[in-house]
Amino acid sequence: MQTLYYFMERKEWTNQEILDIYQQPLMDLLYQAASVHRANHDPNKVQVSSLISIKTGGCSEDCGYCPQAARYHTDIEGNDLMSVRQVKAQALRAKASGSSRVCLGAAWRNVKDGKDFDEVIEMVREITQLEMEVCCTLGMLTENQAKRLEEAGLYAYNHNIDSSEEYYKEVISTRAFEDRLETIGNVRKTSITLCSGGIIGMGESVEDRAGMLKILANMYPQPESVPINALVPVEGTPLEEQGPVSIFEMVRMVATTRIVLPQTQVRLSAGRTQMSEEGQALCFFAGANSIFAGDKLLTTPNPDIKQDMKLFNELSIKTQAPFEKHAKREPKEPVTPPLGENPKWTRPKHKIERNEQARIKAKNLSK
Ligand code: SAM
Ligand code: DTB
Ligand code: SF4
Repeated sequence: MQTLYYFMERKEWTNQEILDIYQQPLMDLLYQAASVHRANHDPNKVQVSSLISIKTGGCSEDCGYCPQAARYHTDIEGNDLMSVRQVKAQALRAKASGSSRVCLGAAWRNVKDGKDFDEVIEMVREITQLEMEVCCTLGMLTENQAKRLEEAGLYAYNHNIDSSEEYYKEVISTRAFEDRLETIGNVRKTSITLCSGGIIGMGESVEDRAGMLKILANMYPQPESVPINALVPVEGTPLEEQGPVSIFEMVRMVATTRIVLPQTQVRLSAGRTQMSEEGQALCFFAGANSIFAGDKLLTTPNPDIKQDMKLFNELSIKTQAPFEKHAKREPKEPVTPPLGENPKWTRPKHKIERNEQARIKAKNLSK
């Protein structure tokens, strides 16, 4: 009965309602989430998406979790933008090993009109022709840039809100939460589907987790996919010493996401290397129906895809075909010209002590 309700009217969620769901006895939470999941999805089907880091490292931002921020001293190997040929070859390999979707990630604050963006548009066109869903995560985006990606056939845009609005300020000072929402709004002016989620394990409270889900659940329409990442603490970043996220916190987060966003694809994202197979199976039961596959996320390790496929086989899980949830978006003739925009995205620049310390440590190390 409860599930029917979701189809019938739009619900405005409060923090307290989401918190009550998150904090109920685990067995009740699992039962409720699995019921919502079964009413809205095939519980034995999971989408497999592969990440390709098309431009790695050297990013101007100070996101406290991110190994790609230039200001921190991490061990990652940076790269300029990959060529269309290289990205296409990697997408074909991902397809051959069972992925129906690729997500192209760039360590950019925002998209800038010019040669690099033109290349990304070409990547989207080419990979869409391979009958794969293409997602991009390129940072902040204007409406005109979103339109150009739409014309290229882009299926999804990933732009995470990452945490509650309050906790976001404790993690990032070089860009503002409202700019994230504005980019999401620009994506929503097109027919590109929206992928937006966040990270748990950054030191946030359960209220912050509920706060993040409230924003996502109250979007109308709700995001078509929601990645739930467990922080991968990387040496050199301000969050390097954060303790691991327990499997039961992850299960609670996945289950709560499933209940408040019944139709979305809930993606078990970063952090799977820390999870047992039994833990992942519990997440699938609780409503996760998508994973990031491939031995690397963007810069950090991820389980081997053969191991993932073995697990799927043991659980009798089938993989989701491309365009199964939403129709393919055929590339169109490009008619929207670049505007050469240089939008003034916000830079709050408040002081975050641990980010400051990590920056100073990195400076001293490079002397
Ligand atoms: N630069 C673009 C942006 O920030 O929107 C796109 C790439 S960014 C790396 C994409 C997302 O990866 C972030 O929003 C964050 O949710 C996730 N992420 C980055 N580092 C992570 C980490 N160490 N652990 C878990 N998730 C992480
Ligand atoms: C998302 O929510 N998680 C992915 C994808 N969207 C781009 C990225 C995870 C990155 C984990 C850290 C790294 O490998 O650099
Ligand atoms: Fe840059 Fe994105 Fe990493 Fe932030 S999360 S430092 S914007 S790559």
